[in-house]
Amino acid sequence: MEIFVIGSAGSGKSTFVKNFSEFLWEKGYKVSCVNLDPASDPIFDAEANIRDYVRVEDVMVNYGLGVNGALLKSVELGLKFAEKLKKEADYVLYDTPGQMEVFIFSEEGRKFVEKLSGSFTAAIFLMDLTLVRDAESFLSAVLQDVIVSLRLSLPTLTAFTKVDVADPDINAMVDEIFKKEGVLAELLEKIVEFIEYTTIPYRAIKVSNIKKTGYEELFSAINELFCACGDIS
Ligand SMILES: Nc1nc2c(ncn2[C@@H]2O[C@H](COP(=O)(O)OP(=O)(O)OP(=O)(O)O)[C@@H](O)[C@H]2O)c(=O)[nH]1
Ligand SMILES: [Mg+2]
Repeated sequence: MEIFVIGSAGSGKSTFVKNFSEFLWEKGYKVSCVNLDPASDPIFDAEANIRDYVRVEDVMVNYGLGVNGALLKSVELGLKFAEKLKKEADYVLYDTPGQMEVFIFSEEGRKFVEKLSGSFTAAIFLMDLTLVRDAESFLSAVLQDVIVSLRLSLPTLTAFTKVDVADPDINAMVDEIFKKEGVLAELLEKIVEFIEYTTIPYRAIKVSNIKKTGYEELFSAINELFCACGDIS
């Protein structure tokens, strides 16, 4: 099974890949970790690393680009090496760049995902809980997850990271929405309805990559993604 780990800068993607892979190894699974971030050396044992083929700092010099342009160009150049970055294992964890838009909103990012995907491929969208301060920020996280799913045509799960330092009461936040008034409140209510309407069962899974908590619940949810629509065995 292939899992793309996606999320905004600093949300904990690389730490998650490192620690969740250890968690899976301890369960007895064969795991492969792959670095798809042309800007960062992996902090985990990478079985394949895009930086062996394309490095953003070289692209900046060679193409005279700024950091964001070079990142997009690196992903485009990296596409040629997609076959070398494709690994087989019970679980293959792909770490992606901090600039989420590189993978979500560029055609090259989508092509990368297509080339590396197999029959059972999902994305985990990481959201930093220290940034979830109110109902609005919670719902915008949920909607970003929906966007990731739509853009990549993959089932997704949101995992809220850093619960060891921030543990907001999400249910209470959502309840607050119905007490508000005005246009924004109406919009938020509709978003809640939309989330309830989607067939993807949504639950807030909170993890700590530092303490390795919440991984068991996330692991079950990942497997449920496919058990619901087919037999993974
Ligand atoms: N307290 C706490 N810190 C975390 C957690 N996950 C990651 N961090 C810290 O958050 C910082 C960013 O983590 P990374 O794993 O580098 O995040 P990233 O999403 O890969 O970052 P970019 O690749 O730069 O976008 C590091 O200092 C991590 O130690 C967590 O669950 N709890
Ligand atoms: Mg990273």
